Amino acid sequence: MKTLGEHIVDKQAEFPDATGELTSLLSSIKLAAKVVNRDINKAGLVDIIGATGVHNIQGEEQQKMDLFANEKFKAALEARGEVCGIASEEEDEIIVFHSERGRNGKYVVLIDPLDGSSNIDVNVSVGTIFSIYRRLSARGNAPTLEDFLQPGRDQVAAGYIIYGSSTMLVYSTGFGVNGFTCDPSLGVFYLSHENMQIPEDGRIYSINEGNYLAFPLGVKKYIKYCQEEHQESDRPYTSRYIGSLVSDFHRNLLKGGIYMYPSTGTLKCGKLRLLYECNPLAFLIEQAGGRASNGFTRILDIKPKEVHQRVPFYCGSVNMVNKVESMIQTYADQDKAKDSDVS
Ligand code: AHM
Ligand code: MG
Repeated sequence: MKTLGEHIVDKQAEFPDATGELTSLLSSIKLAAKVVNRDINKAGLVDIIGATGVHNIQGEEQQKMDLFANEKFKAALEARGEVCGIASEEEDEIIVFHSERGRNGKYVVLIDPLDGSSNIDVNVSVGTIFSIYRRLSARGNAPTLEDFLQPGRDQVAAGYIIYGSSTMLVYSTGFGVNGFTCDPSLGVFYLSHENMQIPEDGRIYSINEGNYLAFPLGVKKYIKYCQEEHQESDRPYTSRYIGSLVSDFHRNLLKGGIYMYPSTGTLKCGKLRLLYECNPLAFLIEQAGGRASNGFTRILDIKPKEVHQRVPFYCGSVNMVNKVESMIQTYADQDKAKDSDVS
């Protein structure tokens, strides 16, 4: 079986102008993933679960493993000199790598080092999500905010690691999506899921229905549509929500389905962050033949305004995303009228 390292090098060979920098960058991510994986596997035995008592800029309490994973990925990305700076869910501001090698780095990386980390306390799968862009500013200088605020369609590569019943790394450089499973006895990722494609239609919908009353009307109607009996099976769709984005995304990618995090009463733009959660997953889902939208616009076409920006997120099988999008748009005027009544 082909290893992740061999696969990355083979892909590089297909591009005569490739310098090897992206190859090396992806290897750094692979290495940090192995370190994080090793420590997640010890959760419950050593003092790495639970909250730190510290809140990030988004007001969320950081978990010990959030900070550990953040440090490991940051160190790995800085070490080889391909990256000039990173943005992370766990860092208020962008991090600039100031060394000479860092300033010469060709890429910026946006990362959620450990998404869904509170799930570790209860032994549920979590993930890392990453997004890579070529910098816009000149090499040799510190990167600027503009380097990080590029639309998702300009991503050079994106991927995730799922720390689940097995550990997998799934990534794309814009030529399809491939998944690699880690053999724990060797610490090697092997190509196990070649050219992953999401079915055009699915039967799984993933959403936190606890927020139902605050959802846009179109989303409420779509949930009711999912709960109707569907001709093909005489059954409603299946509701599956782990509350761990990478895990929900991974299941839907393999089986067909839709993940939704709409606006809610308190979170007007939903909960998920555009740059390091939605964009990389949108890039992957499109590469796998699916779609990702905020209800009105393709996620990858949104021009970001700030690093921790949130967006409503609808992502998965193309026919399911089309359907919920059309319902959201049909009822958008009624939502607006309701909002103006309240204010
Ligand atoms: P986090 O980045 O603070 O870990 O939050 C993101 C997580 C996602 O993994 C998950 O899909 C979502 O938050 C669950 O949110 P909720 O508990 O509101 O349903
Ligand atoms: Mg997150």
